[in-house]
Amino acid sequence: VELEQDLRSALKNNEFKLVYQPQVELETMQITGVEALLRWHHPQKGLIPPDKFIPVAESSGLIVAIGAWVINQACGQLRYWHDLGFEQLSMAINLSARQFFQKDLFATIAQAIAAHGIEAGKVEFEITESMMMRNIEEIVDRLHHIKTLGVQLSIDDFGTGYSSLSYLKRFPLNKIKIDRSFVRGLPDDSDDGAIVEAIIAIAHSLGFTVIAEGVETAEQLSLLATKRCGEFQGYYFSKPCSVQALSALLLEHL
Ligand code: G
Ligand code: G
Ligand code: MN
Ligand code: NA
Repeated sequence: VELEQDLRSALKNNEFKLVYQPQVELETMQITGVEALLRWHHPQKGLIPPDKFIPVAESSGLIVAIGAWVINQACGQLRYWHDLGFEQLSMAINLSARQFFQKDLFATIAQAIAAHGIEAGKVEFEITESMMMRNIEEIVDRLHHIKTLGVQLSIDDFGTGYSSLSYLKRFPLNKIKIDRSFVRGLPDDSDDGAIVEAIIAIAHSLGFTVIAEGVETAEQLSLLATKRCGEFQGYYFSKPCSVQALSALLLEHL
């Protein structure tokens, strides 16, 4: 309750910030995208992790306003990087369940893209399997509606939720993000290896790109590359970082 009270004033007091984690593609081993990750700097309690406050923001409904701020902020930041010359960079934005089922989401996305004059195809929205335990027709309709804006859609934390493989072919997705719990055991754990290989095979056969999360070591990267995982994200490349640090990384790789 106390957290909820503080969360209410956090937006207008400018206590939120986005950090950005690079995504690297196999083909060139260059940064081709970033994921925007929300941070809350509480004036007394310091940094509060999203795992703590996002559930509160969800249950109180505050996630709708916070989520709109995230979308707008991330699109503005993408414009900045495009103007710096990184025109191919994409921006992944996490959506929460409440946000996804909220009726203003379409307009919020449309406005942010228009306001910042960015190419819609460079913006990607991440949804999770746990959001999909609803009426499938409604979800399919919503996904198609959002897709008409020209944005990309990905499924986050893949393999951890109540996944039904049947929804994969019905949802207009572009990308599957392999959850980091399956990457952690690589290269030694042969079960994780088998799961990762199977996810990549399914993704490719359905025409989706695939990104591995939580890549922390050269050995993990090498195994994933052997299995033709198309993109990577994780501490091996970089932790989520500030605008300044990410700009430096982009310039370094130019
Ligand atoms: O960045 P970090 O590992 O601390 O994120 C923890 C969790 O919070 C992840 O599951 C991530 O998807 C989620 N998260 C981070 N930023 C956002 C955001 O802007 N919106 C939503 N809905 N979830 C986010
Ligand atoms: O659920 P989602 O994929 O949105 O979560 C992203 C979160 O994963 C971020 O909070 C980020 O801090 C965390 N993360 C990113 N890379 C790594 C990694 O290599 N190892 C671990 N343990 N966590 C990571
Ligand atoms: Mn994510
Ligand atoms: Na994830």
